[in-house]
Amino acid sequence: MLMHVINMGHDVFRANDKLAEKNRKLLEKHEVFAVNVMGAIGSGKTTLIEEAVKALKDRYRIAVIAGDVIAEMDASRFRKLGVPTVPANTGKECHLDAKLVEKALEELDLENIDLLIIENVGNLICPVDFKLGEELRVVAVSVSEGDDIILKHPMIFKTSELAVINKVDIAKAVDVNPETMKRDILILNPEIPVLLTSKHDKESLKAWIGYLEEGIKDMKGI
Ligand SMILES: Nc1nc2c(ncn2[C@@H]2O[C@H](COP(=O)(O)OP(=O)(O)OP(=O)(O)O)[C@@H](O)[C@H]2O)c(=O)[nH]1
Ligand SMILES: [Mg+2]
Repeated sequence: MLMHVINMGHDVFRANDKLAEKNRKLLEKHEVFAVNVMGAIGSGKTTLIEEAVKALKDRYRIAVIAGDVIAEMDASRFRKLGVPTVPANTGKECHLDAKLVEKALEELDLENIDLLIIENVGNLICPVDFKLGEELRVVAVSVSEGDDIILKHPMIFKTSELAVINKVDIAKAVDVNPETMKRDILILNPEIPVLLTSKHDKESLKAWIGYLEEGIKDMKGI
């Protein structure tokens, strides 16, 4: 019985991986650079995406998939910025999967998109095992979650390619040293770039926005 349950789990992941690869190839064919923004609830995922959209939308064609248990709330924030946005409701599920993204992609004009940002459901556990077809996996945490949050959730930091520690403006108020959080991320994943950001310090957001711009250029070979 236990083996049966374990095998069913493997089948789910294998089927998702296959579909994610199909999404990835479709996005690559249209030269769309896709980013999966994962991270803790309320860590600032939507805010970081909004800031990137504002900075890049005059030069690149951007679309957003807003994934959440009730996706409409974040989706309306992206629509206000004038970018095509598809809400992807996960219902009771705590993560997006490749099937939901496949459906969302059908609603987008991929030939006219340079950057697709996918906001995943806010938590540090469920999104880990579900690839979506993205080129870049980002994890965002904020200092307000406390400085032991990283080592409690190793897998998301081990499997991401860019980490953002957000809300550093309130680090002192919550008695957390962002450098300790950074050190812990690097213990788990020594190769990963770690950015310290605050929505109140536009300078601190430049590296985040720069990663997205580099990704767009790489995808287009420019
Ligand atoms: N002080 C401070 N507040 C921030 C910062 N970034 C975001 N916030 C605030 O934190 C709250 C949550 O931000 P969101 O961007 O909605 O967070 P999220 O990760 O998208 O949240 P969920 O989608 O619900 O998981 C909002 O009130 C933001 O204004 C920051 O750098 N500093
Ligand atoms: Mg959000």
